[in-house]
Amino acid sequence: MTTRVGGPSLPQKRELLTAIPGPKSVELMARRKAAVSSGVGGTLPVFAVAAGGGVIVDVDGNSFIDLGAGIAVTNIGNASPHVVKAVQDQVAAFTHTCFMVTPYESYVQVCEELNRLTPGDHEKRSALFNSGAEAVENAVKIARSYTGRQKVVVFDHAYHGRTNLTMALTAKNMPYKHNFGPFAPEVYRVPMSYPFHDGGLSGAEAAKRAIAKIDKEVGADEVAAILIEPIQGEGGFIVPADGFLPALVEYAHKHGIVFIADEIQTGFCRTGAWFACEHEGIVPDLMTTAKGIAGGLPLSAVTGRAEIMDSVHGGGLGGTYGGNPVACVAALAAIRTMEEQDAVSAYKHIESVMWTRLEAMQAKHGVFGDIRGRGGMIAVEFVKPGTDEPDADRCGRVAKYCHERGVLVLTAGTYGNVIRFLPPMTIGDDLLQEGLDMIDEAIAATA
Ligand code: PLZ
Repeated sequence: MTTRVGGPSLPQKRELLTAIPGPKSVELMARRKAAVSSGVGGTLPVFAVAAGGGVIVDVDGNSFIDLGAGIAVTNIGNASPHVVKAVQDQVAAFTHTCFMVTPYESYVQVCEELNRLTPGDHEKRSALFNSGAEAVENAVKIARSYTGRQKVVVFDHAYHGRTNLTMALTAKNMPYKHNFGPFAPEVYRVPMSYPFHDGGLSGAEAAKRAIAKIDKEVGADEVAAILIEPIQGEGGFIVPADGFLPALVEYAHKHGIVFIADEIQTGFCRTGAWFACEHEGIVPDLMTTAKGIAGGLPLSAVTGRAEIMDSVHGGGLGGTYGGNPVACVAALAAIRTMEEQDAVSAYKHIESVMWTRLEAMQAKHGVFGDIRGRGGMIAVEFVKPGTDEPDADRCGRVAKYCHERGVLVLTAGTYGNVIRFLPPMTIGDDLLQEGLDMIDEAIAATA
């Protein structure tokens, strides 16, 4: 087979040349089974060779519509041109020195950009890491060091990672925590604002419910940090009711608690704003970012108030690879691309296309209990028609139907009944519509 070059020049079409999975993927699946731990999850049974625009091409030449963007990572598209060029130039110059040993400018530039782009015009500092979980761990370390307190408050349905501390911070047992304990101590979970399951509780009322629990069971003056995703990702794109987040920020500040926004999934224009906190006008003390930051290269960050970020003892933060130079130039290229191509508007446009179509599907099939999200982060929650009862089975069958026909969708949610859409902004309207046609068809076919 000829080598296919990825990126935006790939033919933008859904095309199946074989059954899914095709023969080459079947062969690779057998090798995967023999070589890769079965503990590592898998969504599509095919192997990628190229991706770009709105498609992923597999080893058998099948072309899938990408409604997942590698879990909200390739927001600017796969193999995005500025990123490709920056990475190629950087690997030819040097690949690693370790920023703690011999620093380089691109790390500083990424921090400058994060300090500029994140909400609030106070003085900020940033530190760079590799994965989202590592950024969350560091945000908690920094908040504990600054406050001299240990307790961390998190929410129902939260997802913050798979390392030991972040498993403790994550709500869902299966598959993230099952058999993996004991977990890190001093983590306290309180109720989230989940409008669809909250029976009309307002944001202020939901905040009161969470705060009452913190006051009674945790003790405000013992809390180092309140950590929350402004829109929950793995939990099922749960958008808290208006006023919930501002009330929590106000409470945090009244009690000297560091408010940490985990924007790892919501960040970098994904929600139709640079950061989801902007929709509620809140300014977090610390913010964690990753995923969309570097066009697909592994990079994460903690950004926040200078006095908090600088309160840690010298040498207290770091890691061998954190802020690797290849990832840093990719981040600068990705940020430049988002600004040049107005990613915020691109995602607002995607939101309007998806919203219109999903509402029409709901009118036709009545299987969505809820359609929610912002920008290019929209989800539908499947219920048994006419009830609030989660329908994970239907949700799974719809996803499978799409996968077998060349449309990549991801599921999510505490009840496993959510399909979430995370298309790259480079998906064309035609391809997006075709992907949504497939959802419509899948719902009808799985009735
Ligand atoms: N915080 C809000 O969404 C990662 C997880 C995929 P890492 N979400 C995708 C999986 O099943 O492992 C995520 C997130 C939020 C933290 C993380 C963790 O980021 O880069 O996966 O460590």
